[in-house]
Amino acid sequence: MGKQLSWGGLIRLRGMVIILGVALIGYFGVLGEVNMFSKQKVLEVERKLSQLRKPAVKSIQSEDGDTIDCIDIYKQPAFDHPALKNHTIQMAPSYDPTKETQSTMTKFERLERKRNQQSSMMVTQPWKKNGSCPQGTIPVRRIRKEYLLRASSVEAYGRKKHSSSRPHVSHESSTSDSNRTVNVQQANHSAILLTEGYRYNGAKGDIKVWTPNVDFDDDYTTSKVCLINGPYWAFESVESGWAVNPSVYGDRQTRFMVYWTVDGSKKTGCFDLTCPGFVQTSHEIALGAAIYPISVPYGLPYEIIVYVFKDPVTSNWWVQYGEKINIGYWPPELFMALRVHAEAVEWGGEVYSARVGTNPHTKTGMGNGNFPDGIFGDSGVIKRIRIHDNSAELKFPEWVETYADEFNCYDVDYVSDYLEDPEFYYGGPGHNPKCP
Ligand SMILES: *[C@@H]1O[C@H](CO)[C@@H](O)[C@H](O)[C@H]1NC(C)=O
Ligand SMILES: *[C@@H]1O[C@H](CO)[C@@H](O)[C@H](O)[C@H]1NC(C)=O
Ligand SMILES: *[C@@H]1O[C@H](CO)[C@@H](O)[C@H](O)[C@H]1NC(C)=O
Ligand SMILES: CC(=O)N[C@H]1CO[C@H](CO)[C@@H](O)[C@@H]1O
Repeated sequence: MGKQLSWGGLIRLRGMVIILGVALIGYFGVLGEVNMFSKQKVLEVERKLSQLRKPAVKSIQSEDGDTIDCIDIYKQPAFDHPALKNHTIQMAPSYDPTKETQSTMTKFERLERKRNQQSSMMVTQPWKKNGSCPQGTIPVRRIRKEYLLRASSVEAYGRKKHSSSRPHVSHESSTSDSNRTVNVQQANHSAILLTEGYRYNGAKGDIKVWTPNVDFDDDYTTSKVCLINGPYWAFESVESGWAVNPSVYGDRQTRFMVYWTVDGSKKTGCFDLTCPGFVQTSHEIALGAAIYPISVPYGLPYEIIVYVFKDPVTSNWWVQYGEKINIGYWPPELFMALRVHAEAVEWGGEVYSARVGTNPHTKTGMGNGNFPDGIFGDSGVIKRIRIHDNSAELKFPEWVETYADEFNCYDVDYVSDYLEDPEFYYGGPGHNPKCP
């Protein structure tokens, strides 16, 4: 009879195996980390982080996992931009056309605005439950090391991954008798309402807030208002809205975003404050922080009201949130063409994925992942579409056109019949039987 292990021995032995296993996993885990990210990349990331992270006056831990650092307004990342070394902060816009327009509004419009202000006030950011940034500071979402490590390159982090161009698309205009050549900001993929042909100094819209599915970690989906100028191969744009962008934000929450570029997203521009450029003045809204509540089908329509406009005195491009918070601006020093005005405005959705035009198509949704639903609003929708040209007040653009480059995947529906104020519905699921 061979020697038999007692129960006690067996348990002890198993314990050892488990401990050894844990040690091995730990050992290879560490090795894996080192192998996965080269020493050079780790150093590069650390250098970038020390450049990005400014000393915080106060830090707020948000229950959604984000850390918000309150940074001295004069030490914000924008001043790392070589063109902004001597920049003097403009603390508030010198002119606000939304206020100007109020006097000419009808009683109905005033009530409507009040309702909108109330509902948009309800869309806020979760970090504010856990504290606030004092006056004289700005809330900055802390960028974690792992986001940068996972980015394809430290330089690419926070940028748009594709270099978009603006192909010239000819449309038969619906409201004018001449054919127009429309500059579309080509993205991977878009479903938009656009206007051009005038000099635009501002654009505004009420964007319904959803959390669409994002299929792969390097896909993203946004809904936004965007002003553009410059040649189609290297256009300049400023935009604002919401985004679900796991590779930039590390999760799939819907977040408030601003974005800019001066070369069709080839080498310049990025989301929020990840590269220097945007000068923030508000201590209330953190760029890139989550927003809530999110709309649910047939529920209350939560929306963000975004207004991007040029200050007539300083030429700064301001971003206003919820018709009352002026978040900050892009100084004219960043631009060439946009220094003067914008030549086109777009409202709508954009999806980026490396799996577009491939089979299977990405399942990343636009809007809320449904095709345009002008009846129940159970899709992406932008209302109260306004532009600001050389006249004093905000108005609906005189000419608009819709554009969808993959209408079987993401479509558009411009609803203007029987409506005093036209509405733009857009979006879709991506992959579906019509979009294999
Ligand atoms: C900032 O000011 C200094 C001193 O007046 C000047 O030499 C420099 O060129 C300025 N930089 C920019 C970007 O304007
Ligand atoms: C944040 O605030 C919420 C609500 O007041 C609270 O339940 C939560 O514990 C706080 N979280 C942190 C990390 O302080
Ligand atoms: C618009 O372009 C189309 C195609 O190029 C052409 O057939 C049509 O006549 C043009 N319409 C006008 C009003 O110029
Ligand atoms: C339509 C479009 O813009 N397609 C581009 C999407 O992005 C991929 C990857 O960068 C490009 O190869 C496509 O041309």
